[in-house]
Amino acid sequence: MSEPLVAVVMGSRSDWETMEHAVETLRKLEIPHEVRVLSAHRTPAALESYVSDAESRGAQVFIAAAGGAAHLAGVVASKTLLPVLGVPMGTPLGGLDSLLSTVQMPAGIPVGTLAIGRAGAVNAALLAAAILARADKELEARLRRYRKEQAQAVLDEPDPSA
Ligand code: RP5
Repeated sequence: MSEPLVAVVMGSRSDWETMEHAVETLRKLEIPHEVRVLSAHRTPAALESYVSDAESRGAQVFIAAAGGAAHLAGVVASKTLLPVLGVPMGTPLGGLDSLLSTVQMPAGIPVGTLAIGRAGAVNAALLAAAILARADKELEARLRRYRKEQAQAVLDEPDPSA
């Protein structure tokens, strides 16, 4: 795959089960991407150097997933001008802790925050695709096809009571 346009960072390997849904969606849309486990708390120096490295290799969007006291997306956003999409992970507290930690950024450093868990992971990938599609007509067509297929799958649902 060519140099990544989307850099997916997650705070722990334990986030992968959720974030593989983001990666699967990026794959479906044929968007070059890469995935790293890096933590705002456990590996702050490595996180900082990764953000500038990914940016210098051509990344256009970051997706950052973390749970609990979830500072990852905010720290990534503090190190780049690129759009940062935050995905709050489920936790023993239901992920509300992650959601609030990710979404409640003070004015000045934005993080576009998605839903908790799988829905947020898929939608982060779709939102990254929508951002990239502004400058990529072929990707826009793939995104349009994705929507059509999704609608068709709903319309094709058999009667669930039958
Ligand atoms: C966060 O802490 C990670 O993003 C993960 O969601 C959570 C728990 O991490 P582990 O203790 O499972 O490594 O930093």
